[in-house]
This record gives sequence, structure tokens and C-alpha cells, in this order.
Amino acid sequence: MADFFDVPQIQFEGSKSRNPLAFKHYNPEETVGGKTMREHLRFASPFWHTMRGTGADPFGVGTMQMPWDDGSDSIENALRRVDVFFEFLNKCQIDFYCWHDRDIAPERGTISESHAALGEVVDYLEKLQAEHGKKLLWGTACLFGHPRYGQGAATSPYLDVYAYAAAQVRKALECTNRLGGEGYVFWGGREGYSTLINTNMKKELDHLGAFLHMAVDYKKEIGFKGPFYIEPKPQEPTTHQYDSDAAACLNFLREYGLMEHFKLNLETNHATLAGHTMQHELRVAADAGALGSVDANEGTANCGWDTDEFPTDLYLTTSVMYEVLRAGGFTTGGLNFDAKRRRDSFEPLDLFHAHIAGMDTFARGLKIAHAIIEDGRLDDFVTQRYATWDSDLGKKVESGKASLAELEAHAIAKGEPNIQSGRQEMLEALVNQFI
Ligand code: XUL
Ligand code: CO
Repeated sequence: MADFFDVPQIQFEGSKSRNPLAFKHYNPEETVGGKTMREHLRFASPFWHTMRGTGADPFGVGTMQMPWDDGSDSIENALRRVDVFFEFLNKCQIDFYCWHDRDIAPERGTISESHAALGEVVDYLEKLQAEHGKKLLWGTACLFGHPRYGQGAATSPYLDVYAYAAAQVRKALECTNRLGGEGYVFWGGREGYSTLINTNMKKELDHLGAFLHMAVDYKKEIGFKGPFYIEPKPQEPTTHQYDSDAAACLNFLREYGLMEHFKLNLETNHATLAGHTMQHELRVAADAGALGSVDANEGTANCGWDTDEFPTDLYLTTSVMYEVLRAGGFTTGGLNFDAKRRRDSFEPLDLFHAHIAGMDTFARGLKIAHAIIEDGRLDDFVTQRYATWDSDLGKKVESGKASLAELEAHAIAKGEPNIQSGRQEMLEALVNQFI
């Protein structure tokens, strides 16, 4: 295979290294709490940003230099991108990747032709995965790019659009399964609405529930073992997305009897658009046993747009890894950099700088979160804060056996409750001690 990047494989050189093309903190085989960093972090690169992101924005054309890409929608060009991508994964020591059907293969005039084109690229991915020991973290179908999906896919007012989307999901699932994908994502790109003046919301949600049940049936039919993930996002593109945040997704999954088949794929910039912290979204999912995978990026505070920047904020990655470790670590999920370089970082080399920055920031986040958990003071504080619930009455309430009359008797006997400081600032300083 030809070398497309004039870069050696990125190595760990330690925090004192001045080499920008070296890991300062990500040391794949170093163990943290009995597991290697590689096993903990399960980094993935997204084909759509890494290979297809042009840097175009509403005010200007793309800026990214991609000398390997002839701009055509030929299969030859699609396969060459795969070569470049695997060279990149190898050189950056990234073990996993993710795709949408339409990033890896061109869409053709008919469903059968599009299926055939996808099949050809997937054959090649299968070969390169085996050659290089890379794995597919998850696959997904792009149900938001083509104009036919402008008013939704599984929530389109039109049955013919719904059927087209079903055909795409069926094929994408088959391909994900063939590539040994560890999971499959549903991001409801345009599953939502702009105005209720023209929308039957109940019908759309019922249709989405039915769609996902059909996907579960098909998953069983082909023996796909990985979980399905829903990826919450509150707006952009539609004004009201049905899968707006973790809590809304869980409510939907429960209402439609889908909980056992789905987990969540949470993305930082989506969490902040929803007015939450990423840590909040992770905790909501983890408490419901539904923390699946992470789209690792960050946004610009106060910007109100999904800028998908590479994660370089240590407080953020610490909080993400704190939640992931608390939940027992990733199983099928991982850290997919759903992130793109800024349009002024246009050289191929910037792909390396961007991923190195994200990987090192997460490696540090992992070490810091592990140290905080090992130290135990934060956990002890929280345990202590809720200690009154360990009493007989507390246990009775928690097991649903208490009555209001009993609680009233307790309150009368106790008089004015004795409460203690939440010590937020002290605990924030404690976290800072580890950073
Ligand atoms: C869009 C987004 C998607 C999903 C996959 O904001 O995050 O790339 O991750 O469809
Ligand atoms: Co995403």
C-alpha cells in the first residue's frame, strides 16, 4: 500500500516530549486500574469527518487538502479513501472506526445500485480490517442528507420515504454485521419537526417506534449481537428533535417497549446544546443501565451550534471518564471522535494533530478520574451526605413500605431537621488537586 501521509507511526514519548507528533499521555499498553489504556478508551475515528469532511461552511467552500481524493463518486475513489483511512488509523494507533453508509460508498440512482456500491466497499473494508486488526465500533445509515429525508425518514409524513429509509437501514445493518460491528447507531438526523401547524406528532412517534421494532426483528434474523444505540440531540437540524436528550430518549424507549434492545450513544456537543453537561447525560444513561458509547467532541461555549471540535478540555474528559469508570467501563462502546478540524487546519497533517490532542486529553482524563475514584474522598462525601437514608425509616421509604403518617410522626418527634453544607467549592478544589 502506498504511503499517503509522510508521518511515522505516533509513539508515546511522555509528558516532557517536545515532539508534536508524539503522545504525551496516551500510552496504549500502560495499565490504569488493571486495564490498559487501549482497553479503557477504545478510540475510534469517524469516516465522515476524517475522510469526507471538507471544511465547507455556510459562507465558503471546503478548505481541506485531500490529494488522494479525485472528487468523483467512483468506486475506485471510494476504495482509495479506505486505503488512506486505514493508513491513518495505523499511524495514529486508533483501533476502531465508525461510518455512515453514504460516507463510505456513493449513493446511486436506485436502491439496488446503491446497495451494490456499498457492498463493494464493505468487501474491501472487511479485507483491510483483517489485514490491520482494526474493528468497526459502529455503523449507521445516513437518513438525513438526501432531499427525500428533508421532512424526516422514520418520521416522514410519506410512507414511500419511510420505506426507502427502511431499505437503507436493512442494508447498513447487514453490512455492520458482516464487518463484526460492535454496535449500530440511530441518530435521528431529521426525526423531529419545525412546526406543529403541519405535523401529526403522535403518528410520527408511533411510526418511529414501529421502525425501530422492525430493526430489532431484523437484527435477530441476521444474528447481529451488538446493541443498538440512540444518539440524542436537541435541535439542529429540526427545531424539535424527538430524541432531544438522554431522558427524552429513555422515555421514548420505555413507552415503545424498546429498552432491552437499546442503549445511548452520547455526544458532548449534543449535551451542551440540550442545556446539560455531558456528565449529566452520562449519569442519566448510566443510572438507567443504558450508557452505551460516546461521541467524543466539544463545542464552543455560548455558540449554540454543533461545532464538533476535538476534545481538549481536561475538566470535560475527566468528568466523562469519571462517569464511564463509575459505570464499570465500556463494553461494546468506545470514544468515537465525532469531531472535525477547524477549517483553517487544512493540511493532512492536522488530522494527526487533532486526534493526538483528543487522545492525550482523554488519556489524562482517564488517569485523573481513576485517581479521584481511588482516593475515595469524593465518593465518601456523597455517601456521608445520604447517610440518614441508612436508618430503618430510610430503608422503609426506599423499599416503598413507608406511609405519610409514619413520616409525619418522625418529623414531629425530630423537630426542625439538621442539615449540613453541600461543600461544593471544597469538592471542586479537591477535584482540581488531581488535575
Ligand atoms: C450529528 C452526529 C452524527 C451521528 C451519526 O450531529 O453526531 O454524526 O453521530 O449519525
Ligand atoms: Co455524533
